[in-house]
Amino acid sequence: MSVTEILEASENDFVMFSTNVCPYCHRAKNMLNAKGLSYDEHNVSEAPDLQTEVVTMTGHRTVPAIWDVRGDEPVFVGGSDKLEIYLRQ
Ligand SMILES: N[C@@H](CCC(=O)N[C@@H](CS)C(=O)NCC(=O)O)C(=O)O
Repeated sequence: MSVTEILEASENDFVMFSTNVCPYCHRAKNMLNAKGLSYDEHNVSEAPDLQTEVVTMTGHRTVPAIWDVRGDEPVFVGGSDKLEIYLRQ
């Protein structure tokens, strides 16, 4: 599945691309859990092609890389720092 297909297929609120060892991914998950928001998590440690695709699509080179998929079109949020600001809105 491509990143675009993953985003379109999600039935949760957010989609997160993460890696095995990733404190900022834990931070992001804690923020989503605290707000009662659901998410799909895709581990790019096991799928490096997905990581390449995320970088190509967004220019965002670190994990997590997070999209809000609640609306008609997926909205790229960014990492845990951007998610914190986004969830305040
Ligand atoms: N400001 C970013 C920092 C993300 C970050 O540094 N993530 C680490 C993993 S926890 C990473 O991707 N490191 C690899 C790299 O910097 O290339 C955020 O809040 O998400």
